[in-house]
Amino acid sequence: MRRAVCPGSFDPITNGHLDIIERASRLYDVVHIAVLINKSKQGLFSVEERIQMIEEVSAPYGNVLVESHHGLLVDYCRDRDIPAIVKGLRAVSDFDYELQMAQMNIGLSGVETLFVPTSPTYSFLSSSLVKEVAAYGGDVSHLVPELVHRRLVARIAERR
Ligand code: COD
Repeated sequence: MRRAVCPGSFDPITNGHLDIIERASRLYDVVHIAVLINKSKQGLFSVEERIQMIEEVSAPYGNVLVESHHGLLVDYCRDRDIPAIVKGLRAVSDFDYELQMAQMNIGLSGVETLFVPTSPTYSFLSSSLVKEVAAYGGDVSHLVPELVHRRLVARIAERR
């Protein structure tokens, strides 16, 4: 069974994340989505809400398993016998930090990182930007799955 993990904060999942997950799901038998818990960062959505949204939008791929994890990504990989991390690369600006993490992770545990070039349609897209634009009333409906858009608009309205 060939396994890989797509890690992230996914607060919330965007079409850019989903593009990478879909492409990974065609390359591997099982794709784990690890929602990393960062206790020092208050998210817009709880980890449980993020997991639920990812499960719903990735259900059509049929081989995606979503879990949360607190701690090192390499420990998540070791516990589940996952040899590969799949990451999307948006721009040169992503590269320096992604390279550092990839080198650290292979040094810590031998887990490989595979970079998938982002689709040009999503190369500017991040969860933070989506939240910022939505908070000011901008239209982000083309940047996130429909159910995420509905929950995003509702959450921002609640917080007002
Ligand atoms: N197009 C393509 N890919 C995208 C896009 C896009 N528009 N947006 C995001 N992605 C991909 C990227 O690969 C990105 O790395 C990943 O999705 C996750 O993105 P985010 O924004 O949800 O999550 P981040 O950047 O906050 O996640 C960072 C991690 C949680 C992956 C990282 O901090 C980590 O591995 N933490 C675990 C603790 C650990 O092991 N630390 C040591 C690292 S060496």
